Amino acid sequence: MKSKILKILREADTYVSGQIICNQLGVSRTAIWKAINQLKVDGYQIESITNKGYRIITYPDAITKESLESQMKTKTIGRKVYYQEEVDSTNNIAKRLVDSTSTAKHLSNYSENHGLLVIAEHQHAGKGRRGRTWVSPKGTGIWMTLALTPQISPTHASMLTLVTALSVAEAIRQETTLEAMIKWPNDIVVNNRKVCGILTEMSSEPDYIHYVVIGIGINANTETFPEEISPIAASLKLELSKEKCKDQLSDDSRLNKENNQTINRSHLICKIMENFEHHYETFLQTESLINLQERYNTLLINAGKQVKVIEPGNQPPLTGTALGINPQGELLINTGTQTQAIMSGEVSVRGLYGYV
Ligand code: BT5
Repeated sequence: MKSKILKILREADTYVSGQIICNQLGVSRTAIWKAINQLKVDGYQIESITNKGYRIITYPDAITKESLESQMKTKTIGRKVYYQEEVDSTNNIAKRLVDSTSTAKHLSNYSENHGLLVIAEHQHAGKGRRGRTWVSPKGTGIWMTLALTPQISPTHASMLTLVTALSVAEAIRQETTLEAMIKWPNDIVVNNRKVCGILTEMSSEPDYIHYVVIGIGINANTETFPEEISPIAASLKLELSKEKCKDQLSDDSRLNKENNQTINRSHLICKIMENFEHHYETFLQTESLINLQERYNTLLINAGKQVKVIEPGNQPPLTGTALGINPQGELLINTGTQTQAIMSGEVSVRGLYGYV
């Protein structure tokens, strides 16, 4: 109910009479009044004027189920939001939710939760790949997980990380003036520092995917980082502030909607979901990245750079010049004597002399 009222008020962007809302939602005026009061408690400033109706004056920065669902313009991706203030990891919550609904309803397929977006303000056990930690302080970042039930071969699922990276990098560019780039396979960087990491996990049988969860962590408004990651980490807000210092005279309206460097997290989330829905459909048509490869490669920070590929185990790292991805999402590396295709999965790619 709150989401529906928010959607009506947001779209109108002016006064909407209580009667019109009642008619549209088929509920009583008292129910509307109660929901409006709840929205006020959630931090929305809503004006109500006799004979005119209700109008939203300001929106809270808090990410809530209602604010996201009322802004989401997608068909299925992110339409259903599960919000919990504090979690261990949104990936874990998404897996538990998808598993429990299908068990409770004895479903052999998990498709009911396709597109579910799990989101939290704080993760106390945020995860990176291979047991690494993802630092997820309260209230400043975007910690979310998208659940999908793609009918594709399990061997193709790792390409979804790349589809996500493309969607996030483009969304950051659309919503800010930052030139976000992709560091293959699962990082987004701005000015050579990591602003986002992606963790894709899958539940499957050898030839059948139950579900995939894609965790996305974005340092949106984070202002300080623990010592161990401060050399490589950055936030969108910090990078925007640096940009503003460089160019005090810039009046670009994209700098951000509120004319300071604070990122409107729910706008960014919705843009990511829109981009993802679009790119995901393109990906499904061929079960490959053939139609996304060119866009991806133009945003690939590794392209043309000397890199080393670090694989689990103790083999000496492969070094060479990164060329770009192929339609399977593998990174092509010219070693000097041959071109080798590296599969994503567990490998990490570093610049020969640093993180990028
Ligand atoms: C990743 O792993 O980059 C995947 C991160 C995915 C996080 C999201 S948040 C929502 C969802 N729920 C979860 O529990 N996880 C997902 P990896 O490539 O292994 O990189 C991990 C490394 O990044 C760490 O070892 C640190 O060096 C660094 N790191 C940790 N926290 C960071 C942060 N907030 N910003 C930048 N770098 C960070």
